[in-house]
Amino acid sequence: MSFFQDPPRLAHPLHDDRVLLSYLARVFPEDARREATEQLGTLGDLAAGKLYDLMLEDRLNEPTLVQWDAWGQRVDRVEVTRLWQEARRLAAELGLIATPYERRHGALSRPLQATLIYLFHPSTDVYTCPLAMTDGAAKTLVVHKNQPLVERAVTRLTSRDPAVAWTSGQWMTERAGGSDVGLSETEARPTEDGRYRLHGTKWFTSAATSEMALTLARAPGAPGGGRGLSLFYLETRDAAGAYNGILVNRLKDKLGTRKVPTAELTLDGTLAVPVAGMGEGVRNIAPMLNVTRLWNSVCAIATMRRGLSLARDFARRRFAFGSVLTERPLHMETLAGLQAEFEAAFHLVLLTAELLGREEAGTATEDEGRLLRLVTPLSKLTTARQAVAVTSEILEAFGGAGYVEDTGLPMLLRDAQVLSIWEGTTNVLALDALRAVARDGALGPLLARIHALAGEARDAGLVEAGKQAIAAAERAAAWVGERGRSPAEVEAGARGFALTLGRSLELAALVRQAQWSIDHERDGRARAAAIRFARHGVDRLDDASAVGAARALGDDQPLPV
Ligand code: MFK
Repeated sequence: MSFFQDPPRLAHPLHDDRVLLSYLARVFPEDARREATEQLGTLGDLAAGKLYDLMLEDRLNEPTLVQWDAWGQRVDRVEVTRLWQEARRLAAELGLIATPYERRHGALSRPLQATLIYLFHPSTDVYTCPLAMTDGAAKTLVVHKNQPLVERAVTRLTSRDPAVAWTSGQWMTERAGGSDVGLSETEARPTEDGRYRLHGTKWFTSAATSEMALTLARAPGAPGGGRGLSLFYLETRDAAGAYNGILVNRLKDKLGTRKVPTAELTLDGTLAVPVAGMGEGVRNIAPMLNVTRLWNSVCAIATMRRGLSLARDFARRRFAFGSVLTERPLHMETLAGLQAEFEAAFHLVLLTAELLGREEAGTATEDEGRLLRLVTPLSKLTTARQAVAVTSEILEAFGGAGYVEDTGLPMLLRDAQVLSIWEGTTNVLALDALRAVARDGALGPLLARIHALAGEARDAGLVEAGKQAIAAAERAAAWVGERGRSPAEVEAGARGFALTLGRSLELAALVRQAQWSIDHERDGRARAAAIRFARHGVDRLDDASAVGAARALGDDQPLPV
């Protein structure tokens, strides 16, 4: 008989996830935990069953753009996959957006939502993209207290009824700039009734199927840069279902997230209304960015967890060199290293969600508000890089099978790669972290939080790990505060600075969870993860004093010695 390898099977994403269950037990009061577990159990059944099956079965289908009908009319119809249609309905019914707005669990509504996203994301072909923007749009309209738009749009964005629910786009990127949004060229021409007509090109608009969008445009005479832009609300279609001056030029041919119908759009007289007066568009859209960055972070941990779950199952089934892989020390050592990265990331992301929940429930202190401002970019940039590294290694854990498309595995890496690009690249977010430190005074609250988390350790190994987190964060704080460092040196070191803070906070948060798990569950696995993560190192502060040399390394001129 010739040999056939058993494929990996997906374990239940709630019942099999020690990290999630232990987090819920630590953070949620008993009643809320029971309710959350029930909701997550239902979603987990779908994520490991029907949705996962459909995802594999429908792997080759992609969204399409039908630009013309049979009679020559321009229609620009975007058709999405079967799984996306199903995901749209389920997302509304399961309250993926509604949960933090209903606030049934007070400040814990955001962490609850984060755990729902965490189970939903890896089985729905990145339908989380339009959901993230939907949440961001709802939050932005609420923050700006635009009552007519809250009544018209937020009620739909947060609805649990699929027949009523809307999604929103976030149209920011133009040919001139994805990172430097202040270069945007779209014009907003006033109409006589106080509204505006938008004219321009939006170059990378994810999920072009939404009912509304928030976007940026410049009114005549407004200054250049982000301050001269204004934030606009628009609906994509009129009451008769015709496009609101929008042409879908083409869908993007992307490395990953191929089920997401990302489009290039021409706005040709699109009717829109300002959300928060005129000007300060970048500042006014920031609430949306911060929400989508949290979603990005949740999707990063969800992706790592999915990869690990499959790799662990496969290790039990795969026989090589005289035993199953679970008995090969090197293989298990490799997986344990990935698990440690994932666990640390998990606790950073859930901490970020907790801070947002407290801010929204009105229970956050001023320091927590500052902390949230800094932790949001730290969480996004740190976990996105981890997700790319971890999924790359996960593919390797399957050997050649990890490189073969119809196993469904390569998609994990391709979809992870976007996490460090959209919603701000690692470098742009590192600069945002510097801005939060310089303008919002967020470093003090961060150091205090790392001290407090690490201070919960009593186990000797965890105490040492906690000290390492504190030392690295303090070194980063000293580095950024050092007199005489040139702006170029600070900019060159921003990534190392931000990653050091992100990883230090990850380690401290994992140390706290690990001590809790020893005390309440008599379980040392989180401890083992914390100690291993500490061994990977959290200090990523490069010596940025050699800025000239860094430039010369990419130059064709010799560097004088
Ligand atoms: C899987 C789920 C993931 C979700 C997927 C969603 C689909 C993706 C769809 C997309 O739209 S992707 C495109 C996302 N684009 C970005 O994320 C833009 C990346 N670039 C930046 O974030 C730049 O840092 C930024 C454009 C904000 C810089 O622009 P400026 O004009 O140089 O802004 P400036 O002067 O630094 O900041 C203007 C104001 O905004 C300042 O406030 P003040 O006016 O009071 O001084 C800043 O402090 C404030 N600000 C900027 N970023 C902020 C912020 N405030 C709070 N939070 C922030 N993040």
